[in-house]
Amino acid sequence: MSERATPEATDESSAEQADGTADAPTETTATADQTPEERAADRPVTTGAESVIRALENAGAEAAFGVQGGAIMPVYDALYHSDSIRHVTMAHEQGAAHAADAYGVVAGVPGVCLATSGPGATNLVTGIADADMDSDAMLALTGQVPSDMVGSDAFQETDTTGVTAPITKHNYFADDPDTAGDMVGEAFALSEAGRPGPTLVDLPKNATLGETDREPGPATTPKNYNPETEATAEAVDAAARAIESADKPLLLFGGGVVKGDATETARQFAVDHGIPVATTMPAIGSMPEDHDLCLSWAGMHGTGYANMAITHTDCLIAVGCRFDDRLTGGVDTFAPEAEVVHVDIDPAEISKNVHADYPLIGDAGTVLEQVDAELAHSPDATEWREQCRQWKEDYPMDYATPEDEPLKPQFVVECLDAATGDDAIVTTGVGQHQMWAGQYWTFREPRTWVSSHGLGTMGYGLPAAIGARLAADDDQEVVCIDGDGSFLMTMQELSVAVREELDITVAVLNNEYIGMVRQWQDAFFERRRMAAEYNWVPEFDKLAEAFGARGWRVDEYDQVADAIEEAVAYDGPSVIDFHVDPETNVYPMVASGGANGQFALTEDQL
Ligand SMILES: Cc1ncc(C[n+]2csc(CCOP(=O)(O)OP(=O)(O)O)c2C)c(N)n1
Repeated sequence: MSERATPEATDESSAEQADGTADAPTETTATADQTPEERAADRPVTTGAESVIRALENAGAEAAFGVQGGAIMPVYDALYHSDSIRHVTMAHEQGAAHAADAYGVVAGVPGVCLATSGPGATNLVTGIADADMDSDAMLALTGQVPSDMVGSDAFQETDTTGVTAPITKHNYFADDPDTAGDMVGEAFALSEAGRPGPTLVDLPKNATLGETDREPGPATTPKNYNPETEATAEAVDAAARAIESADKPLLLFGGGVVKGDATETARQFAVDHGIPVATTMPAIGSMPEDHDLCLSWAGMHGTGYANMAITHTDCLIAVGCRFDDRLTGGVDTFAPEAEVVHVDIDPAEISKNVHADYPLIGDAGTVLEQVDAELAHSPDATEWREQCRQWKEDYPMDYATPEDEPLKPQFVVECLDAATGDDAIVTTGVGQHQMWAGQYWTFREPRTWVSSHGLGTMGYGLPAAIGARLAADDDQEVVCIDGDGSFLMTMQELSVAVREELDITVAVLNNEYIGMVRQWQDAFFERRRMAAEYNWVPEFDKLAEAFGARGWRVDEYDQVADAIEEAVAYDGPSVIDFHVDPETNVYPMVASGGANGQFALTEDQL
């Protein structure tokens, strides 16, 4: 049965009759600078859908990303009247979810995405799961078939709350027009409270089309959601004594430092007490990577010096991190000499993967201030700092550029970094290029590294750049460093960047392989490169032009700087297709489940 001949079409036409505002838009719109009372007076709520949009406006949402469709049409129709929310129509709902996620990462407030029921909602799933793994604040609104048809296998019916329950912080089925707006407000507030995460509100059409005159209240978290913000005095006291007496203290900043807006406090703590800092990947930028105390990020492809520091520290002070296996390698060999102080707002993280000798449950910045106030003196770490400095010299992040070998991807990353400002935002796909971007770009600011960590979603980079662009300051550059395989997964979003005139530079590190897979095949599958060679990739520069963007192809070292200069200067979306050495591998590398201190610098060391 074709989509036109389905019950949905009938439903859509009756929707217009049921929703009296649908075909009679007024000139009154809700703007960002109005108070909730002014909005209500200007344009009182008459339907559930209007209450949903009013709830978003009152919560301060300024952007939303989505794709239209039958069951979500009433919500879109209500959005028509909002001047304070900029909606960006994406090419695919996965793109909408990634854009909303990245918007949230950069702006520090939840990003919003919308999709219709059925395939619209299921297309969001990867993006929701991605946000969940990285504890990113995001609100998804999905249309649903009318509640009296739920369970009847109605057209485009999917059990969206069922499908997304394991990958959301919380989800809601809002089937009452009177309370739909309040639920949306609560979901928005909950997504950014405590440990952030994605929330979802499923909105059956009867609730969005249904009449109500109820103005939603302010966005507030559920009454029973009260995460601890301060650690107990006893716990702080014990942790402070352990830190004071450490000879080799090491701070490990996790994503919670960035998400908890604790960067300034955490940096100050490190500097005041002379404690070296390693970060996790999600925390890249929490400590300026050119700071003396900063060892950059640790883990599978982290720096040798960060991994050596983790291996030898006697007191690991981990803040807002979940000890993911790409960070720890084998947990038995992780930080083997250390007592572990673990600060986290989510008690479920304490001793989940790595035993915490000193658990401190609370907000990252608040707890660090508590510990700071309790420390009688800083640890005596002069020799340890010297040792860490020595490791930086012993295991530098470098690479060779032999003249008889093709362009090296690391060189491209360094040139992009040099050509952009210190606060430029980098988004990535997933694979080798993501690791080189993390390794060879010097990050100095939080919320400038926007990547898919826990889920490792190829295709994240371009839609993330779109979301990041909307959240960034006008003078902040946004660069997407992508792989050819990752770019091919979501490159249709280039049409959105062109339509919305977004200033984004996409740098494809094109090795005509899904390179990270090729690297693992070479190392662990006796070089059988099954299904990893992508020598059929299209000409990305020409595709960019076909989309209405600008495109360049670069093969040689002496073309790199000019292409970057032109692309960055171009005020719109641009794509540089860098043809890089297909055989380059990512090092250092800690083998899966291995010990951080035993990182390989070449394949035969694995
Ligand atoms: C959606 C998805 N499918 C498959 C994978 C498995 N995977 C991880 S890295 C990688 C290779 C990525 O290739 P590309 O984007 O070209 O980047 P490169 O490694 O070559 O830099 C693959 C296939 C994944 N992470 N995500």
